[in-house]
Amino acid sequence: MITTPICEMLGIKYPIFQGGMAHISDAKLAAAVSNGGGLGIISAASGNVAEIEKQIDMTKKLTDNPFGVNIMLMGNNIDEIAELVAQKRVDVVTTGAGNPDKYIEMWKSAGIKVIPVIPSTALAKMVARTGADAVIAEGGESGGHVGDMTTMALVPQVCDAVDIPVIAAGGIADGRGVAAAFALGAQAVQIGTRFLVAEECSIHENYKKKLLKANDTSTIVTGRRLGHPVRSLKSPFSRNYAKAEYTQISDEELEQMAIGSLRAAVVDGDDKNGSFLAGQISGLVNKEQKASEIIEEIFAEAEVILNGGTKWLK
Ligand code: TUI
Repeated sequence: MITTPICEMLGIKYPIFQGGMAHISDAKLAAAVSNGGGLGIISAASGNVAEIEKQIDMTKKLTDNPFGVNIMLMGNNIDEIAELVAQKRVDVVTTGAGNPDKYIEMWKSAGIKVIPVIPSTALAKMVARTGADAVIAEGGESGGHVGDMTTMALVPQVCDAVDIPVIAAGGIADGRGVAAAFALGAQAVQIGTRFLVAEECSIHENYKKKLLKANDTSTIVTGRRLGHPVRSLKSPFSRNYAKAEYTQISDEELEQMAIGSLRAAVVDGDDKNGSFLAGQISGLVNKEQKASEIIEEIFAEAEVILNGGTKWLK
C-alpha cells in the first residue's frame, strides 16, 4: 500500500486530494472522495457564505473522514469565508489564486491544516515561513486558473525550496502521474479533471461527455490579456473568447463575455456559452467511475510502477 507522511498528518488513507473546483466541488463529491480514502475538498468559490456553511455541514453528515475547503482568494466575501471555516474547524483549508498570509494564523489557531496552492518557489517559501503545513505545487497543465510553470519543472524546485510536504497538481490523472509526482519529490497529488467524471460529481451530462471525448490537444488557455489565464476545453465559447482577446474590444467587454460561462457549463451543459474548465490530461479521462474506484485504480497502477514494474527499464 502506498502511504506517505502527509497521510498521517491529515488522517487520510491515500495521498490524494480532490481539487476544489469552482461551482463543482460540493458536499457529495468531497464526501465520496473522503469516504474513498482521499481528501475531499469543497469549493468556496461561489462566495455565498450561507451556501458554503450548508455544504460544510452536509459533508460532515456524509463522512466521518477528514475533508477540506478550497478558498479562491480572487473571489468575493473572502474575509467572511475565512472566518466561517475557522469557526467550523474544518480539517484542511487549501487556497488558490493569491497569497493567504493574512489568514494563516487564524486558521492555525483553529487547529486547521493550511495548504496553499503556489505557482512559484517564492510564494512557497513565503507561506512556509508564515506557517503553512504543506503546499500544493500546481503546474499550468491543470484546468482552470493556471500559472506559467509546468508541473515537471515546478514540483522538484518547490521540493528543494521548502521543508514542508509538497503536493503535486496539474497534468495528473492516473498511476503513472502519481509515480512521476513521487519521483519528483512530492508526498501526494491533487487531481481535479478525473474527478469530474466521478459518478458522485453533479456536473451536467454534456460536460462529462465532452471530457470523455477529449484528447491531448482539446484544451486552450484564454484570459491572458486580462491577467487571469484559464484552461478549458475548446468550445464555441473558448474559441470566440480567444479570438476576441486579439481584437480592439475593451477589457470591460472582454470581462463581460466570461460572466456566467462557468455556470452555463456546469449547470446547463451549454455547449455554445459554457466554459468547460479541464486540464491537459483530459485525453486520459475515458470512463465514468465511483470516486472510490478512481482512487483505488490510480494507486494500484502507481504501486506496480513504484515497485519496479516500469514498462521500459531493463
Ligand atoms: O485557483 C486555481 N484554479 C482555479 S480558480 C478558478 S475560478 C475562476 N473561474 C474563472 C476565471 C477565473 C477563475 C478556476 N480554477 N488553481 C490554484 C492556483 N493558484 N493556480 C494558480 C494559483 C496562484 C496564482 C498566483 C496562486 C497564488 C498566486 O499568487 C500570486 C500572489 O503572489 O499573490
